[in-house]
Amino acid sequence: MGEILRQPRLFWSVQLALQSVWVVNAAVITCALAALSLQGSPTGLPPISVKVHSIKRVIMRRNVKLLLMFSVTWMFAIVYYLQVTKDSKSPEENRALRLKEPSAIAAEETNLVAVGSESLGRALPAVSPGVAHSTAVSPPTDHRLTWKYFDERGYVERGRLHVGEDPYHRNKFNQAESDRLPSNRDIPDTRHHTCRRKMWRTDLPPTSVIITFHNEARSTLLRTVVSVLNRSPPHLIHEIILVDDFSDDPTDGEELAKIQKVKVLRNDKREGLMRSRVKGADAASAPILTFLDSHCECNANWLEPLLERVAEDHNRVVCPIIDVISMDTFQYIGASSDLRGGFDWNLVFKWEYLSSEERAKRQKDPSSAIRTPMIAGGLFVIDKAYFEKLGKYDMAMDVWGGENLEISFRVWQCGGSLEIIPCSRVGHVFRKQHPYTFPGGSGNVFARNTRRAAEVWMDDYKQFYYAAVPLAKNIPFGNIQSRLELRDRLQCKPFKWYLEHVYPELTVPDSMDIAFGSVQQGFMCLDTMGHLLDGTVGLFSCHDSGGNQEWAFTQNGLIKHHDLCVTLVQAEPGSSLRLRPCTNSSLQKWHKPSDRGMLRHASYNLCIDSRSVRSQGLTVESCDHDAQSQRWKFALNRS
Ligand SMILES: [Mn+2]
Repeated sequence: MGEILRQPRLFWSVQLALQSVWVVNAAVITCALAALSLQGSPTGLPPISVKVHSIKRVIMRRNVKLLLMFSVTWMFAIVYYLQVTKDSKSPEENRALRLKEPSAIAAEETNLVAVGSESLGRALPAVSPGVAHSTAVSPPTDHRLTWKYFDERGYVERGRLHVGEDPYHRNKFNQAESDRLPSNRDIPDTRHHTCRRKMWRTDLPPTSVIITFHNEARSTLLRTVVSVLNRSPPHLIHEIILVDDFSDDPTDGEELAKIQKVKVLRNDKREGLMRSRVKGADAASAPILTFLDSHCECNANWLEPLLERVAEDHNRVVCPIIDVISMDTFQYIGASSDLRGGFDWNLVFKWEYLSSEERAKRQKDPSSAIRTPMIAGGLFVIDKAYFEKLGKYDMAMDVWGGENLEISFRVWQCGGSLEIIPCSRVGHVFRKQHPYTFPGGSGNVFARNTRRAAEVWMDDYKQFYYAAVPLAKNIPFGNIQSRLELRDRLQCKPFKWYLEHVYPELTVPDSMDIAFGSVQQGFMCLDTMGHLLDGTVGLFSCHDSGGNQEWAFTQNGLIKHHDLCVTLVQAEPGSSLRLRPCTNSSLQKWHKPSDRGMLRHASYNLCIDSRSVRSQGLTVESCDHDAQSQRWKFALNRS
């Protein structure tokens, strides 16, 4: 609360108090004088004027009454004014700092009791008002509810950049730009227009928002909290739980505990995202959990469509579309709604375009939910009881990474579903680098976490991960016994089911293949260029999404794209290769990739070469150990 804001109100209060004292004094003096004159008159006046005198007395009495009434009204008016100004804005108020209108807060106080009943009831529709009072979880005793202001400028200022400091140094995004923007800035409504007309159920359950952070910039953290409070119906936000994962400055979080509904928990050592989130979830008292990253901005009506999907089916785990907040300018940019989450055998999350069929289907109803094989992991909503039943998170995973993969497999394989809800939009600052250090090195931590997920959930398909990321085989992953037991207890489906029903687009390498995936030369990849039968083969920037860049090197020496094989047409240097149906002909046989990555023909000393790719596609040339244009690398190599 800014002291400056209070000053003018104090001044006026004093002025009014002085004035009221003056008026009351005046009234009292007048009364006394009147009384004196009335008492003195019977003896002091000659008998002749008795009649006139009594008339005067009546007039006097009426004046006294009027004066008394006037002064009493004045006093009431002052008391009323002081009472009212306590809650309304003063002329100097900075509206940019206002978190919420007073009417909204009043509504919130009356709503809290009802909210409490729902969180115990967990049922839809809401419990009838009659039982609300007896089951209230959190009666409106939170005196911070009346806080309408937060000293935003002071809070951000205490974490500002030093003079001459690189604005990217601490957070790997432009902190100067973030600090400059108010916490409740306007952002464009990026939803499809049909979402704006949508009506949401009125009996939605409330949620506990859980935000974990480690050395987050104050301005982005505050903007996340403020956007939740400002752009959600108040009765649906039960609380905001900030879990400070041992940030250098404990006051980053502590100071935010002054804001209504905000609770702050702090780890006494670095625990990482997963254990911090579980700590927040354990402390939550609403029936639905909403996990948010610490540098987000929630957009209009972001919450209702998410809660609605979960309220209708508790086994749904749902995410908003994640819009982009520029790490340089903090401009808010709408993301495509034709994306979902996927991965390759390296098990790294990637956004991928929906198939053309699905896009056509979505044209008819742009607000319908998108099933996604994987969630990005930073932002999602889940039923609290379901989160617990499902085994929360793998508590042995460290810092960051792999947990989204693990929870995605777990949800799908154990009977739930993952959805992206296009009418819900939340912005997120995407960065190119992690701003914080990973105890143990980021690569190792990521591989260890991913390996734990693969070992528990992927059955024999984990071999394709190890083939794609051979380094992972040497990373110790610790004990996974309890997670295997969890999988047993929940009677989760095999990974094969997941591949067939949830992610059929992920091509499973044939067990007879020696190498699989894209065939890379630097940033370029072997590509059919859309050519079919008898077409040449080209090079195109690697897009890591299979398609025309998906190849297999089979046990019997074929380089295959579906049922077409790379075929030698003329056995002489400089001749173009062609795509022909695989027939096991000797012209289609190649030696398995050499250590240097050369692809040599089985019968001739000719190697696949890219030197003339622009004019005639890939050709064969005399094998040359030093030629960069003859070096190839399969994404997945099992030899
Ligand atoms: Mn993030």
